[in-house]
This record gives sequence, C-alpha cells and structure tokens, in this order.
Amino acid sequence: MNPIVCCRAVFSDNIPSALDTKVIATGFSNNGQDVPTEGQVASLTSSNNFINFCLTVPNLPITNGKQIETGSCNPAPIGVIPSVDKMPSSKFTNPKNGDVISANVPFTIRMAIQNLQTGAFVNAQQNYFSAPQQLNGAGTIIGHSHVVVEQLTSLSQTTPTDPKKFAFFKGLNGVAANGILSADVASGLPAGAYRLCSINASANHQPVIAPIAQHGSLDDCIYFTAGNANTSGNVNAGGAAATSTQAATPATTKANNGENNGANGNRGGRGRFGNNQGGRNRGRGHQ
Ligand SMILES: [Cu+2]
Repeated sequence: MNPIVCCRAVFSDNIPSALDTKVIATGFSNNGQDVPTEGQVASLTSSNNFINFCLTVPNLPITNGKQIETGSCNPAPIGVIPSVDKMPSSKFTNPKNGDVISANVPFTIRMAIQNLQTGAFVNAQQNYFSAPQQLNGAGTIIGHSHVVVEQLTSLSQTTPTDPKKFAFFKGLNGVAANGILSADVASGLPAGAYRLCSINASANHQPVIAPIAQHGSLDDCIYFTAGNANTSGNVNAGGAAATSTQAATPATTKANNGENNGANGNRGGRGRFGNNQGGRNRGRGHQ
C-alpha cells in the first residue's frame, strides 16, 4: 500500500468532529452583566465555544481561506495569545515621522519590529484567516507584517481615510534583518501628503492579538510628505531625500513571492490590486 495514502486516510479518520470538553471556555457562558457598568451591553454567550455561530448569519458564506470581499463568517478560533511581555511593536525608521522625501524617487520603507517571529506567511489566496494565531517556543507570535501608504489631502487631514484606497501596499514576507523589515517603493510616490502604517499580523494574515485591553499600539503610523506638494504648504522638493535605492536588505529582495501587492491602488484606473511597482512582484497581493 502506498504509505502516503495509508497515513493520510488514518489521519483523516482520527480527526475529531466533536468538541472536546477539555477545551470548552466556561467563561463564555456568562454575559458579563452580573457586574454591570453603565452602557455596557451583554455579551453573546455560548456553552460550546460558538462552534455553530455562523449558523446565526446564514446569509453569509463561511470564510474559506479566500479573501471574500463581500464578507463572510469565520469559524476559526482566535488561537494562542502571548503574554504581556511578548506583545509585538513596530516603529518606522525610514521614512520617519515628519520626513520630506522627493516625489517619484524610489525609496525603501524600513521598520524596526520586536516580539514578532517574522517571515511566516501562508497562502494569502487559500488560507486567509483560516487558522488560529500561533506562538513559537519562546512565546512569540509567528507571523509577518505589511506596510500600507495612503495619500492624504494634507498632513492635517481630519476626515477618515478610505481603506479601499492606498498608494502602496506590501506584505513584508522576509525575516527581519537585524530587527528591521523593509520594502522597496520602486517608483517612489507622487507629490503629496501620506500616512504610512504597519499591519503586524499572524501567519494567516490576521492582525496580531494581545492578551490585555490596555496596551500601547501594536502597530506604527507615521506621516510624511513627498516633495513638490502643495498640500502642506511648505514642502521643498529639492535635494536628496533621506532615501536610498541601494539599501534593500536581503529580506526585501527575496520577498517577491506572490504576496506583495503593488502600488497605485488609489491613483486611478488600476484598481485595488494595482500594478506591482518595478515589475518584480508578480503575484496578486493580499489585502
Ligand atoms: Cu499578510
């Protein structure tokens, strides 16, 4: 007998289809209103870990690992949550908050990150949100990050941005080099004001989950300007910006494996999936 066929079959037969009572979260049965706080609403409750929760939204498909743009219901558990000493955190080192870079000049986004085992990303088209958050042996979340640049009307914009629009997006698939993740913006950015944010994620692309409610941001956002902009009223486009096209780390150069979405998502005509800047990132990115 083919041992692979054999063992797959055995494994499949051993997958439990019933909820093991050892993993029932008994606290989920309490709606929280035994300790009322003004304005606090009752929690949904469950005595079976909400295993059939998605039956309550029969109009929605079950999240199936694809990026269902019209919405879905996800039956995967949140998964493993780290200790407070292992909460991820990041900070952009280039550009830095308030920087002015030259418009339409290539630059490299660099981000320092801690408490994330970087370099782990699953198939963004088949396994999106399809497994729980996991930790490594040191208790650190296993995952990766992303960066997204959104154009603003000005640095002082007060209206919320449209998450469907972005100027640049990239999954940072590589392992951090000396604690730094990086992404080349191969064509630079047109003149304007921008917000750059991280999206630190577990392997299945879900945003990282921390153990306590009151914590510092698990992500960074900084604001910068590309020169020649009138948006901030005082932008100097001249001279060399604090950027480099030669500073890509190995983590960046090997990160072109289908997860990296391109730029131009909000510059008209190219749609959400955009073109991949520089022609190097061939895959359709994850959003
Ligand atoms: Cu991702």
